[in-house]
Amino acid sequence: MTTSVREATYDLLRRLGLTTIFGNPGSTEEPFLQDFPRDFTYVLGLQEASVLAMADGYAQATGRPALVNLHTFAGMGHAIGNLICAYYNKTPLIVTAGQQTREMLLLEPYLTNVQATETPKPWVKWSYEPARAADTPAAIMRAYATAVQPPSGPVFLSLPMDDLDKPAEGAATVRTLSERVGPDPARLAAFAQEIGAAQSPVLVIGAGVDRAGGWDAGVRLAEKLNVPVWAPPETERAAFPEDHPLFQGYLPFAIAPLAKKLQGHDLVVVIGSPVFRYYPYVPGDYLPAGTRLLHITDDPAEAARAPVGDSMLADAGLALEGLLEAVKPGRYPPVPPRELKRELPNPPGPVLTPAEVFATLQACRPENAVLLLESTSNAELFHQWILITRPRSFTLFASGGLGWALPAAVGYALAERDTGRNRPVLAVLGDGATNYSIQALYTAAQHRLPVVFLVLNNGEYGILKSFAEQQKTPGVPGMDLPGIDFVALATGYGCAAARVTSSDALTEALQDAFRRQGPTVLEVPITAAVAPLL
Ligand SMILES: Cc1ncc(C[n+]2csc(CCOP(=O)(O)OP(=O)(O)O)c2C)c(N)n1
Ligand SMILES: [Mg+2]
Repeated sequence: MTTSVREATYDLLRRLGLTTIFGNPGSTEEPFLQDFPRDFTYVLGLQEASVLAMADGYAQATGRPALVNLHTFAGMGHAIGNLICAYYNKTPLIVTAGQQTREMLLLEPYLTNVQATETPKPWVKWSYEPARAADTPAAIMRAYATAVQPPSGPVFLSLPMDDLDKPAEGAATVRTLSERVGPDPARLAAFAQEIGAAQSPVLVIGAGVDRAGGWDAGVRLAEKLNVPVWAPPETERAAFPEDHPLFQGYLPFAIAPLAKKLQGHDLVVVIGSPVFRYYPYVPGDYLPAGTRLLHITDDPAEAARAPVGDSMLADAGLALEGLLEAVKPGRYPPVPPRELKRELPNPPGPVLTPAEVFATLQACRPENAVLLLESTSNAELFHQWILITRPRSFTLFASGGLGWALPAAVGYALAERDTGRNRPVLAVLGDGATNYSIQALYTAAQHRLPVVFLVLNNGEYGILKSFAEQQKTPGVPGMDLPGIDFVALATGYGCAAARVTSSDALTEALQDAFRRQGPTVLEVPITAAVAPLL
């Protein structure tokens, strides 16, 4: 009996360990999903932005690629914001979408994905529609190979619906590939020498270090050199223990203020981060006068677009281990401790301030919790109160596109369950941010995932007001969000939910939520304040 393309494809997916599929189905996907094998899991998302980000969270948490199945152009259109995020997050995703039947494509019937392979560009590393049905399994193997090799990231395959029943040409060949790239030894030695010759070096340790499992190597290098460590601006994963005496905090996200923070250092070594992720335009020199920069990344494009510095292509973890061996212990003056700006209202007012919420959270969150953050105007304050001290436990969007953290938290929680690690997951969200992919609450409820969604409700797009002041653009409409009932929304999707208005009530609600075998949404009304953007 000949094997069908469908059978050969599922056989390959099984052998690649890709048995969890995140999707939202349509008629163009039904031939692919037909007779869905019992050993596979289909995770239904109700909107494709949620589908994509759930898969991103799942892939990040498992450390393995994830498979996504979208509905032709319509699903891709909804997913693309979070596809861009996955691209900057460097998350390996194999994204597929159904395509109308080849028999009719020429006349462009309903649901044709016209130029299917163009739509996701440039946010995929490879985009393809198999030239022949029989190429489908091998194309999936090539997609996998492309997604996992450095820099890891999403890829796209368009699957015409009439291909699945056609005969396959035997089983696909499974191949293994490098997922890390080692440093050029000569360049590593030159970087180590430059570090040794510097008067006052500083390290900037970014998300790539956490992705590479290089957390401990980063700590050991910093301690051996005994130099200050910064986190890069808007870094998508914490990568250094924030209670460490060498940790200085997060660099600001604008050119001139960032350079100012690095004053007094003749050498900046950036590992596992872009140079740099800026946001408001505050022009100036990229570095203090006379300061040099060394940049280590596994992404040639990231190296190419850095405006300053010399670059070395390498996995952040391997580079750290190499440097650790090559450098001598540093003899520099003691590093001053980080000053945390922690102020609570005294006496407390009628509405909680974000600082009061974060103080409560820091006091009662489980130590092993995974945290996701999408609270734009309070992100800086969050880092003053909540110190991340463990690897692979803090993440946010690398793209700046809202609607990522809520569904990503659901993907994380699913992975925590599937891997048996069972860490609790907590998403801290703005009221604005909560709305973009809110349907993922349904998936969390259906899978009874223990996620806590903390919605900080200031009734506005707070950061946009700060931005308007900073950019001197008064009179912008559409920044207030009165009248949203998050408890009702959450209940409607099947989550436990409560509105919490005091620190004591929040402590109790959080403790209950972390004990619950299912999702909880806690809406916390907070004071609104237009804080300076920088
Ligand atoms: C998909 C998307 N749409 C719009 C924006 C623009 N934007 C950036 S921050 C922001 C406000 C977020 O509000 P909220 O989550 O309530 O956080 P707050 O600033 O009030 O703390 C908006 C709308 C965006 N980043 N992404
Ligand atoms: Mg808000």
